[in-house]
Amino acid sequence: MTMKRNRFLGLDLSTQSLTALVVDVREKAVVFQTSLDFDAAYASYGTKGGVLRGKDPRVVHADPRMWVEAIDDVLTFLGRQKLTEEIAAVGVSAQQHGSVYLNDQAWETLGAMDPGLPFLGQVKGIFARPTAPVWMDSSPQRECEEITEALGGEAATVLLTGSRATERFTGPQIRKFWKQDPGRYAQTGHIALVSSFATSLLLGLPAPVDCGDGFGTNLADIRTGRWSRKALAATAPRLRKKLPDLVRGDRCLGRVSPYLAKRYGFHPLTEVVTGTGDNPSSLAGLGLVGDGGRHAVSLGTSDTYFAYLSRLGKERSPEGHVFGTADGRHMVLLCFKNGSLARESIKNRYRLSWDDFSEILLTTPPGNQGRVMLPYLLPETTPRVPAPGVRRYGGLTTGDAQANVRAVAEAQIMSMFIHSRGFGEKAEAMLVTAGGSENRGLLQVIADIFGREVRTFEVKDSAALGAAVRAARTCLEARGDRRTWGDLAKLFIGTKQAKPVFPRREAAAVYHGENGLLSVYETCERYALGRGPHPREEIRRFRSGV
Ligand code: XUL
Repeated sequence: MTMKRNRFLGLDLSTQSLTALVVDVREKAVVFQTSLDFDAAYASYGTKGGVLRGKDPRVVHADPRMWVEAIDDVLTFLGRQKLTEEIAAVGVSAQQHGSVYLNDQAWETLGAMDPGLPFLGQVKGIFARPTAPVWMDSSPQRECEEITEALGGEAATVLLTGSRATERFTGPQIRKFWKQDPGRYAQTGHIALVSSFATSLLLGLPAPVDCGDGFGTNLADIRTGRWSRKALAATAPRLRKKLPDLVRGDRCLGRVSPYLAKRYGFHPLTEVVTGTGDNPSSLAGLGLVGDGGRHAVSLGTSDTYFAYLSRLGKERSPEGHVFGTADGRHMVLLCFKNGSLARESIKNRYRLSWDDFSEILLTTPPGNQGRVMLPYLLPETTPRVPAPGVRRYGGLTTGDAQANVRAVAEAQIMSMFIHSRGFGEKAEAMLVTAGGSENRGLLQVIADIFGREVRTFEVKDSAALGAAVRAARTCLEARGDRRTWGDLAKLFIGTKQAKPVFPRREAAAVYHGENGLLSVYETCERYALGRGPHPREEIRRFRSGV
């Protein structure tokens, strides 16, 4: 008799690390979690923050061979702990938009691997392009303009693909590759997204890409859930043949490859489910699939703001993105590229610890006396700022550590508030996840600016958890289990230790009043983008009101 295996593995291949997380549905707990930091574990690749930067600061790539090594090492570790044999299904979550270029021999190689030998040595030869452009790359500006023009303008591009042509998205990246290196483009047999690449490694076969990640390409029609012929034609020749299939919602794709079973000790019947991007995966990990009434803020390498959409309307903003979800529907997302990098740079500049950073936010008054920062250390995507640079207004000087800490935090959260207005359903509460969610001071700033209760969880890595929950849900549904996405996520995420943070009454007037700081911030942003007057008058009005 075969025993039912009740453990599910989520793998999250993020920008800086690979995380493995195992949940047990019978024990109702996360039973194992480990992370490998790329910079520390694979120094020979020379990454910083998991990525390689070119001479042109807009060019940011990663080496997919490093990801293969990391997967090999993490699975070997799980195998040694005797964890792999108990896994019923595996799901992948990965940084979105990045693309991996494989040659025509890739599938033959992956299908004929020798379990006695490490992964990397055998797959070294499958790449048609040595590095993979990742979501931090903002170089295909010209290509975005060309795609927009071919699709009939920005509004038409947003309506068709769910996003304006966006530099970090896969389609513009592919177009740039084709223009720069048509020879290598021609030798490319398959272009995987990071999530479908990692899933293919587990299956030993080409994995499809799901609409969660597939809509982050500017190549799909978000209404039909298919690759759009028009968008493909606007991007590069013979592209359809090179792309994975696009599938809606999660499904079981098959069993782990014989290589995986033999080398790492997985049960040969272990299932592999559709991989997806880290944000759609986080939506599942937070239990928000099917629930548009709570919105999520992820404070990771990038900051993202996202929410489930019960209905896809026509009214879409050029700043947000529409992605697919694990249940085959839609979510909206805003991405802020400067996220933790901007916070960290201020923290390091003033030689502070994260505890100091939090303490400053908890003890200094909301509003920062009208001192405002626009922390665009990198080119920003929300709002679109191609030329980076930190701007300071209202007498904010670099000499004042406390004012700079408050300024960077308020700027990031005000920007989220302003650009997410009208997003999805009205939010009753905010769920905050990823590394930054440990910072109590930041949570207070979110509660104050959004005027909503803020909740966090014991499991911070909601993307990896989401991957495990997706594997569990797909497999359990096939066993006749009726539990919802929310029910499953709740089993594991841990709510006991994390107390909610409430908005403070005095903060509401500071941010939202007629001459509140939000209106000052909007004026600063418009001025910096060359769309409005200097904010000095607005700052004066704010100060006389406070
Ligand atoms: C989302 C985005 C980032 C990456 C980071 O559109 O670009 O959040 O997914 O991993």
